[in-house]
Order: sequence, then C-alpha cells, then structure tokens
Amino acid sequence: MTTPLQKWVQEVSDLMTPDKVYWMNGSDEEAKELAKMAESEKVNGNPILTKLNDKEYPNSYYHRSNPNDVARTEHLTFVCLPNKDDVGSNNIWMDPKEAKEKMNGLFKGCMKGRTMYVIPFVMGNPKSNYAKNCVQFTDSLYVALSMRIMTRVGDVAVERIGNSDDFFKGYHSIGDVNPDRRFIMHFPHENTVMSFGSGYGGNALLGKKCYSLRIGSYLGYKEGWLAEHMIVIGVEDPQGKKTYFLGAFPSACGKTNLALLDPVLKGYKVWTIGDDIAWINVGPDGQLYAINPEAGFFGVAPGTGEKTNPVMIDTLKSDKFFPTLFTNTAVDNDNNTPWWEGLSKEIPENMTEWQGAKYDKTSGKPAAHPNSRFTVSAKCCPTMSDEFENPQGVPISGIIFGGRREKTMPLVYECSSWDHGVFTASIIGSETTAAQAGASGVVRRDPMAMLPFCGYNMADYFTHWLSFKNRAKKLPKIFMVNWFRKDENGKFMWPGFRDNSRILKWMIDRIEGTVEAQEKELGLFPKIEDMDLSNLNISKEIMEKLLSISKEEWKSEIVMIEEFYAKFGDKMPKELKDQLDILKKKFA
Ligand code: GTP
Ligand code: SPV
Ligand code: MN
Repeated sequence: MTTPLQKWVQEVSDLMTPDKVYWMNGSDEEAKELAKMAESEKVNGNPILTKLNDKEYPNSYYHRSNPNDVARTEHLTFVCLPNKDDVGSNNIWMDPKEAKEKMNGLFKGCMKGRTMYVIPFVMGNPKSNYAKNCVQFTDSLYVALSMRIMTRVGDVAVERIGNSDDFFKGYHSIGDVNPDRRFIMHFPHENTVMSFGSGYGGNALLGKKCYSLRIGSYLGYKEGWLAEHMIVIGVEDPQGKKTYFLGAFPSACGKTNLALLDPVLKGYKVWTIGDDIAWINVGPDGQLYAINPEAGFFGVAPGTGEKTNPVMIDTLKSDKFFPTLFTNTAVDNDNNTPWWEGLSKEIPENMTEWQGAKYDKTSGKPAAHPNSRFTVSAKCCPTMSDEFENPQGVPISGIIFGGRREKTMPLVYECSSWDHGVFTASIIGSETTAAQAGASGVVRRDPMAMLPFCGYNMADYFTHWLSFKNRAKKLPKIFMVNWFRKDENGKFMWPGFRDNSRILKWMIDRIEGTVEAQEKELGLFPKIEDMDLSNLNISKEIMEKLLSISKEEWKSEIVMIEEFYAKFGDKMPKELKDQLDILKKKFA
C-alpha cells in the first residue's frame, strides 16, 4: 500500500525528474557520506563544502554561496491565501492557482541530472503534543545538511506521519540561483511552501521561517496558539531560582547573543532553550508555555567573539555534532579557520574574503559578508537548558521586545498592562540589517519583530495577541528594550552583550515585586538606583540619557505609527487605536 507521503514524493519526482531520489534517515553515517559528496561536487567551479581545521573547529565545513544569494529576499516572498484581504498589507499576495502554475513551470524537469533529497523532519520534540510533522525535499546538499542541523530529521517523522496526509509539504529546488527566477511561495491553508532559486537559510531551510513562523503563525491563529520570532531563555538567579523569558528582536538585532548570554553579574546564569523561534501555548494551569521547535542555530557570524559571546565561540568549537557549517565568512588561509569581523582584534594576514578573492586589508571592505552565518547544532551549546526537550515547554514570566534604534527608544521600560504591551510591541520600529536583501539602516515598523514572518493579515494577528488576556489565567509582564541607542558621536551608549544581564536582573526584580518603577509617558521605568551597575564604568548622566524620552522625536514617531496603522484600515483592533490615542495625548 502506498501512503499519502509516498504518493506525494512520487508525484513531485515525476514533475522534477531527478536522476535519483534519496530518503534521509538523519544518521551520523549518512551525514558524513553527504558531506564527503559535498566536498567533491562542484557548483560554479567551487566545491559545495570545504573542510576546515578539525583541531580548532571540529566537524566544520566552509560554504561559499552565490553572491546574489546571501540574505532573505522579502520582495520575492509571497503568501498565497485564496482571499487577498487575509494576507494583509504586511504580505505580498498572489492568487494560489496562479502561484502554483508559476512554480510548477519552474519545477518541471528542474532536477534532471541531480538527486532529490527527501527530508522527513519534526519541528519540536517528537514526544511533544505541540510538535509538527514535516517533509521537505531539495536538490541542494548544503540545504540537506543544514536541515539535519536545524531540525530533527529522521524516521521518527515518517512514523509519526504514518498513513496520514496531515504533514507540512516543503518543495525546494535551488534551480539556477537566478534572482529573476526566485520565489518563496506560501500556501498556509494547504500546509505547503514552494521555494525555488535560492539556497539561503530563510529562503531554503523551509522548517525555519517558512514553516515555523509563516505557516505556524497561521496555524496558531486558527488553533489558539502563537508562533513567534523569539528566543526562549531561563535566567537563574544567585539563589538558583529560574525565571523564563521570551525575547523578540528583528533579524540581526541581538536574539542569538541574548539567548547564549554569559552574564557579567555574579551568581546569574542564562540557560538557552531557543535563539530564534518560539511556539507558545496556554498550558493546563492557564500560564503561557513556550517550546523551541528548532534543533540548532543559524546565527550571524560578524560581532561574535570571545568578549561579546564566549558561549557561542565554545559552541562553534564543540565536537558534539556533525557537521557545523560556516557560510560566506572569510577564511584565514594560514590556519584554515573561518574568520569574520569581531572574531579577533587582529585581522589575519593571509585571508580569502567571502567572495573568494584574496583579502585586501586596505580595501575598507569587510572580509566576511555582514550576513555571513554559522549553522550549528544545539547539542554543541554548553548552556543548553535541561528544559530544551521538555514536551510541555517552559512557563513564561516575562516577554522582552526590542528593536535597533540609534535614537528615540529608551534602554528599557515595562508595559503597564497586556493591552499596553501588545500596543508597544505593535509599534516597534527598527533599522533594517543585512539579514534581508536591500538597504540597511532604514527605520521601518516591525511589530513583534514579525513583519517579514506573519503569514496572515497583521491586524488579525494583533487581535489574536490581544485575545490571550481572555485565554490565559496568568500573563507574563511585557518589557521593551533598545541596546542600540547612540550618543552625538555615533557611539553606542550602552555596553550591551554580557552587560544586558543587568537589565534581565531588573526585570526579574520587577516580576518578583522587589523594586518599584516610575511611570513615564511610555510606561514603567527603572529608577537608576535599582539597577545593578556594579563594576561598570557608566555615568549617571549617560544612564539618564539612555532612559530619556524626547517629546520631539516621539511626535514624529507617532506620525510613522499612524501611517503604519492606516495600512490595515478597519481591521485594526480598537484596543490598539485607543492606546495610540492615549499616547498621542501624552505628547500633544
Ligand atoms: P537573526 O538570526 O537574524 O534572527 O538575528 P539575531 O536577533 O539572533 O541577531 P544576533 O544576536 O546574531 O545579533 C546580530 C548583530 O547584533 C551582531 O552584529 C551583534 O554583534 C549585534 N548585537 C547583539 N547584541 C548586541 C548588544 O547588546 N549591543 C550591540 N551594540 N550590538 C549587539
Ligand atoms: C532572520 O533573518 O531573522 C534569521 C535568518 O534568523 S533566516 O533564517 O535566514 O531568516
Ligand atoms: Mn531570525
């Protein structure tokens, strides 16, 4: 008897006509075999993978992508629900029928001469009721190996799927890596994504942004849960008590760094559960519980160093999983090790830059692409929490939102209610980064850090967020942070990174009710004397600046918020419009 899964694979291979169809089982032996093939297989004259120095970086390989394929391409990403109004102005819509015709045209015969890798995987611990069954196929060895790191690949997914047709169907071909023939099409109502022409993480590892966020958020809306662009961490205090937080920052704005934080504050410890995606459910006791559906990290390399993120450096040097990948970093040829800006103070003499040329230090250009990344298993991370595999997830006491803002946004404040928290998250603005193709440094609204990832109308999404005040018995506190505020000379005023533990401590004190806050226009602010700034060389004046609110800046901010809200017309929930009115009056 053929199962729906087998039938589907037969249909897609009939269309794409690969020379071979290979089903991945997720074993170590298989990964080693695939890596060996990737070392000998060439694309554009370059091997797909090159082995790096095994002593310094065990099990590690280098991958150089096509220079036109180094980031997510939001302008080529579509949500194809039958009704255009259901995708909202936050998404680009295409009629599902038209989208499928287009994709089938691209997919027809696209795997001739190639192997189709069928990758069955589970998002979340297979023992969890919150876990989801998925299958993606691809003709890229790099994508196949990356999926092994980022998800739980193997027979367990095939067993869970059994004779059912209820599984995520991910279509992927790297095609000819031509941006004119590149599309990432989502069909949330059919649990399907079709992706062609890119091998880049967010475009090609379909379990990640495509499924766990865009399709996931749509499922969450229908089923009463949330799929979010969030880290999940447990912060242990000196008494050993753990407080669990979620944290949402836009792409390349500090999630991975906060998720693997090594606190400067004595006696505190951060336990990692997730660094990019959280699935949040109301648990049996009425609290919010979160799991991380992923199994690895696809992290930004530049800026990761011994000083800023020692835990990630240890993770990358671990030998606990095969393989670890480095993509579009530079290579230090004397040591055959990956290198990027921020890894070490000295720049190695003999380097190949990310596009394959000899690196010229005097060029003024970075050696690694600003969005160069590593792909590494959570098994390699020394701070991984015991709760990572907990099928129920962890109970959440605080939600941290943030953005990257040179100006306007204070270092930290607390929201005064759930509605106020949802409002505050809905008005997040952030400077764009190299994680998405296009200009960097442009301020755009990025509500909940989900603008590129919400798979349905964002106004409905806000309504869904608001509804948790009725679904949950006990809600977490909501905080807003900005690590990136600069002084007149363009220098970051807050040291950030490991010093962010000072902010986490204040949040825990607020959750425990041991410190008071002071009310300002935006919310509840810390009193400077309540913050642990021990052994930190920062003046009271700078702290005041970091926590200050400029009436002028907020007046123009409100104009931008109104423009953004207007894009959603009548669908915008009343609670948020009321909150905006209240804020406007405060700055009138
Ligand atoms: P995605 O993987 O794209 O979702 O990003 P992310 O939010 O996980 O970003 P990540 O933690 O990798 O941070 C990206 C960039 O922000 C790097 O260049 C870091 O050096 C920088 N960064 C992170 N935390 C801080 C901080 O506290 N202060 C400053 N100044 N920079 C930071
Ligand atoms: C992001 O851009 O937010 C990332 C990288 O985490 S990707 O998975 O490529 O989207
Ligand atoms: Mn991300």
